[in-house]
Parts: sequence; C-alpha cells; structure tokens
Amino acid sequence: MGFGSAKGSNEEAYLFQKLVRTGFKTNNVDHCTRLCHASSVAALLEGIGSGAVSNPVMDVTQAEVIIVIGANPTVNHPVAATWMKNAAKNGTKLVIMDPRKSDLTRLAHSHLQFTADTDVAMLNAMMHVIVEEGLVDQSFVEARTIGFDELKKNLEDYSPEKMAPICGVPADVLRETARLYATSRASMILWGMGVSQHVHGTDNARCLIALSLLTGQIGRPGTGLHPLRGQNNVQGASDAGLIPMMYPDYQKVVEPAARAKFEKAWKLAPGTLDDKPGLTVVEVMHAIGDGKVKGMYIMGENPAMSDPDANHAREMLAKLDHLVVQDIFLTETACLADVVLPASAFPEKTGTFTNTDRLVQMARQAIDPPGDAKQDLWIIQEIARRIGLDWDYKHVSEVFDEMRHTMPSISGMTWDRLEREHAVTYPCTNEGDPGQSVVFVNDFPRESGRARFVPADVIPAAEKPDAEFPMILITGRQLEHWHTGSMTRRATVLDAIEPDPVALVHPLDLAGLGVKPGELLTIESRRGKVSLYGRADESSPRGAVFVPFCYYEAAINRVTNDALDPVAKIPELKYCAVRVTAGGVAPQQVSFGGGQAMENSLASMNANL
Ligand SMILES: Nc1nc2c(c(=O)[nH]1)N[C@H]1C(S)=C(S)[C@@H](COP(=O)(O)OP(=O)(O)OC[C@H]3O[C@@H](n4cnc5c(=O)[nH]c(N)nc54)[C@H](O)[C@@H]3O)O[C@H]1N2
Ligand SMILES: Nc1nc2c(c(=O)[nH]1)N[C@H]1C(S)=C(S)[C@@H](COP(=O)(O)OP(=O)(O)OC[C@H]3O[C@@H](n4cnc5c(=O)[nH]c(N)nc54)[C@H](O)[C@@H]3O)O[C@H]1N2
Ligand SMILES: [Mo]
Repeated sequence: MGFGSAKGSNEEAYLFQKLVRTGFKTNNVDHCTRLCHASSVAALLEGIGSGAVSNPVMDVTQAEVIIVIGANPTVNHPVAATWMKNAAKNGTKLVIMDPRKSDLTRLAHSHLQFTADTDVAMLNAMMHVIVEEGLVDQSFVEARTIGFDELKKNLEDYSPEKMAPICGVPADVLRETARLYATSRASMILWGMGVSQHVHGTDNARCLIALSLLTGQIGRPGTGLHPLRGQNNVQGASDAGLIPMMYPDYQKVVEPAARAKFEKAWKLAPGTLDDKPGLTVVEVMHAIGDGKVKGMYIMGENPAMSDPDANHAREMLAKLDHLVVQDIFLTETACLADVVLPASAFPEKTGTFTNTDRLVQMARQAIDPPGDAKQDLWIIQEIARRIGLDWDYKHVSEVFDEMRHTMPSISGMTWDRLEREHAVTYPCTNEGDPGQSVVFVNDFPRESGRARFVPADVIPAAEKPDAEFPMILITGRQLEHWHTGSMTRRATVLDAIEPDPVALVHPLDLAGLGVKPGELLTIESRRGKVSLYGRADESSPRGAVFVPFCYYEAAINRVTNDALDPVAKIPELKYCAVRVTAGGVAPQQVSFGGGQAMENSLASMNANL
C-alpha cells in the first residue's frame, strides 16, 4: 500500500498514485483526506456531483449570513478568518455552531453551543422549521433537485421542541436560526472537522447540503457550501487520484470505461488495472494485522501520530515486512521504517498546488534541498524505474500535461498559462476558459443536472461515556502547531510559544478533578493513556476535554477510537469516552538538535514507541 501526501505538489500526488496503480498493481493508495474531509466529499459527490467548494472563502464578504460549523478558523484558517471578521464588521450575521467557544464567537451574531455529536439532530430541526413555516425555496427545489418528498417525510419527526433536549439548543433559537439562514439574500455555510470526523460524518454533511438546497442558498456569489480544506494541497492530492476508489478527477476504478481510459492514457494492455477499490488509511492497519498487506511506501504523512488508536497503528507499522518512509524530517513513523528517503520541502521544488478555493497555483523552486535530500518527484520516478516501469518525465511540466489530458476539470489549463498567470481556478475545460470561482449556477454536475436530497437520521457516536469512562475526548489543533508537530515542534519560535502537551478542560471540571492549572493529569480510554498538563479553558463544555494531537510525548491518538463512518471510512477522531484523573508520569521530551543529540532523541523516541 502507498500513502501519498497532501503536503506535496499535484504532480507528485499524480505520479505517486500512478506508481501504486501501475507498479504495485493495486488501488491500495490513500492519504490524509481519509482522516479529514472524506465524509464531506462522499456526501457532496452523492448529493451534488462534485466534492469541491461551490464558492471561494472570500465570498463571505458578499454574504448576508455565514454559518461556521465544526471549524475554528482563527486557529486553523487564519487568512479565511480575516475575511469572516471583515464581513462581520460590515454587518454580515455570523452564526457559529460548535460545542466549544472559539475566538470568532466574539464577533458572532450567535453561538449555538450545542452538545457534541448531535449535528444531525440540530440541523434536521432547522430544516423541519423551514418546511413547517413555508420557507422552502419552491422554485429552486422543483427546478434543480430530486428527493424532496423523501426528505420532507423524514423531517416530520424532528421538531425543534423534540430535538432541543438532544442537541442542547433551545427550540426558539433553532427556529430563529433557521429563519435567519433561509430568508437572507445570501447565506453561506463553511465547515470543518467537527462535522466530518464522526461515524456519522457523511450524514452531518448530507444535512448541510440539504439545508442549502432546501433554501436555494447555492449557485450565486455569496451563497453556497465551503468545506474548509486542511492540508495545503489536500484538494489537489484528492483531485490527482490519491484515493483508493477513484482515479484522477474522481473517475471510479469500478467503472470499465474509466479503467479503459486510464489503461490507454498510461499505455497499458487492456485489463491490466485493478478493478477493485483499494484499502483506506485506517483499514490498512487491520489488513496488516490479517497478513494481507506486507509492505508500505509512505510519502509525507506521519500515521504513527495522526492515525486513530495509534498504539495499534504503530504495532502494525512495525509488523510490516518492509516500510519505506519519504519525509523531510525523521518522524515517529520514520522511526519504524526499514528505509528512510530524505525528501524536499515545498520551497525546494517546482510544482502546482490547489487550494481550498479550487485555485491551482504555481509554486517555484527558491532554494536547493539540503544535504543528500532529493526532490520527491525524482524519488518517485526512480522507484518507478527500479521496479521496471518505463517512465521518462524530463520536467514537472510533462507530468502536469499528462494530468490535464486525463482530468476534465483542468483540461483547459496549460503549464504555460500557469507560468504566466501564476494561478488559475478550475473548472477550466477549454484552453482560454477564465475558470469558474462560483459553480452550480445553472445546474449540478450529476447525470440529471439536479442535486439530490439525502435524508439522515440520528446515529450516536461509536463510544458514548459511561460509568467507567465518564468524560468525552475532543481532539483537534492549536494555532502554533501543525498536526503531528513534525515540522512545528522543530520550529524553535513556535515551540517556545506552545512547548508542552496540554489538555484544555473546563475550570470547574479541573477543580473537580483536584488538578490546578499546569499540573499533570492522565487521560485514559479503552485503548491507551497519556499524561499531560491541564489548562483551565472556559471555551470547553463541561464533561469534555480538548487535546491537540501534535505532542509526540503525549500522543493523544493512543487514546482515540478508530471506529469508521461506513460510507466514507473516516474515523471518529472528534469523540470517544475517557477517564480523566489527577497526576501521572511527566511527559518525556527529546531534543531535535543534530549529531549526538539526534541519536539520543531517536533512541528515546524509539523507547517511547
Ligand atoms: N494551526 C494549524 N492550522 C491548521 C492545521 C493544523 O494542524 N494547525 N491543520 C489543517 C488541517 S489538515 C485541517 S483538516 C484543518 C482543520 O480545521 P478545523 O476543522 O477548524 O479544526 P479542528 O480543531 O480539528 O476542529 C474544529 C472544531 O470542531 C469542533 N467540534 C468538536 N466536536 C464537534 C461536533 O460534534 N460537532 C461539531 N459541529 N463540531 C465539533 C471543535 O470544537 C473545533 O472547534 O486545519 C488546517 N489548519
Ligand atoms: N486525534 C486527531 N487525529 C487527527 C486529526 C484530528 O483532528 N484529531 N485530524 C486528521 C487530519 S484532518 C489530518 S489532515 C491528518 C494529518 O496527518 P498527517 O498528514 O500524517 O500529518 P502531518 O504532520 O501534516 O504529516 C505530514 C508529513 O509530511 C512531511 N512533509 C512536509 N512537506 C513535505 C514534502 O514536501 N515532501 C515530503 N516527502 N514530506 C513532507 C512532514 O514533515 C510531516 O511529517 O491528521 C488526522 N489525525
Ligand atoms: Mo485535515
């Protein structure tokens, strides 16, 4: 199996999946999108026919109402947050829906601090109001959608009065918010991991899509759906086919026509390509346990830290016959590898990257890779050659050119134009097309041209609190650190600002545990435990602890649950049951210096693993 990277370029992602599909002869290729927006993409492809955003983030400045749900943009999308702040200052009504309080709530019209894990109850209640009070955009629903009757029937059971005790938001607030969203001139919804990382993540996203279709709040400037993308190139890596069930541009591996198309494009004999969808990121850890996967090639991902139930994931990575890790640092995953290939960071190579707005941007090499490090594209190509593939790309532009001939959404985009204009938005089908920043204006890219309502019912988290594990664990991010910390923990300034592993706990819960701010506490689930420092945090709801996953010395994914959403196979990183107790073993830190210090660090890191 191969894990590609959403930190690398489009061309690297494309060649990586081509290597796995044509060299390893399997569709076992995936990347961090599985842990990220897989559920949003599944729901969007099903309902609307396209997994990307309908409008750019900047469109919030043209909206009358903005809903931000399950995202913390001032921390995780600071540039996007700036547009939201500007919009709020200019009178746009900002509605935050989140179990935790974020900085942005200070500028918000309202904050629905609903109970974690109850998005479907809350959103169905809002849609119930829209139907009941005649706020449905009838002409939009009739002309541009299918499945309304089914949705309407399903919503009957979800009155705000009935849902209020479940989601913790008073019925009149649900009613008011529904009216506000439905009746504004332009409403936009932006969402993040709080929506997607649940066993019902696809259902959560289905509700957001239905809300926008029901009210016709899509297909115009300032109104639409925007799943805020995470990694710098996760949009591009997904588009380029780092997905086990899809070739580039979401063409399905199970469809004979798609297979034939790629066999032709890649000069393969008919019938060569694997016709079965491959394994996903979390599934592979179980497949290793079953002896079905024996080797892995991981480029620019750190699953020993980012995968749920990391104790199990690490055991499985260690069990592989052969593990190759290609990274810019010696990560926790690299510590488990047989071979480590030192690669290049983005300023050390040329390639294109696609941002959350569907904007394909040219990134040019500014410096040389250090020491023996090589450019990722070169490494991938050398591996391909050494396993007998007949590849001869002389320049990254040749890879891009091959991509655009297999990917309809960028088929009109040329390397020369990207060189000239630096960035072009897709869809860009014919050469010279301006590129569309707002899509779905006249129709949806589904067979009928219509979008589809998909009703959802309330499904609880896979693991609810009980007497033994009475609190819930929410994991996420901090401004100063990036994911597994492999880069930012080595950035001295950032690490000086947030140097120690912390758990954010409501002050009353902290007092109840007998822990003073800054003292040690231990978080334990059925799968593992970590000790770290308690921080009093009024933004957390009672009964929940929030922990960022960037600290190797208190790797919180040892505690999280790897239960999957059945449709998207995304794990429930935002919810599991834990027991929190005072005290514990102080986290052991290592130094990231070079030479002997690095040797010692590795030894101690290995001991930690
Ligand atoms: N500084 C920094 N920025 C980053 C990253 C980073 O590591 N560091 N990572 C990038 C990546 S890849 C991503 S995907 C994005 C993620 O960006 P976000 O999605 O903003 O990040 P998270 O912190 O994971 O969680 C978002 C919110 O989900 C809420 N939440 C928890 N449970 C629930 C629930 O049941 N329902 C709802 N609706 N909300 C809930 C949390 O309270 C939190 O506010 O950030 C990107 N930007
Ligand atoms: N508990 C918990 N776990 C989570 C999440 C959560 O909210 N809670 N969020 C999930 C989400 S949304 C995501 S996206 C994943 C992220 O999971 P990962 O992708 O595993 O995390 P990163 O730390 O971003 O790892 C990227 C690696 O790429 C390397 N790198 C950077 N640039 C390059 C390059 O150009 N070339 C190469 N070869 N390597 C490079 C970095 O050094 C780093 O080791 O984590 C998931 N895990
Ligand atoms: Mo992500």
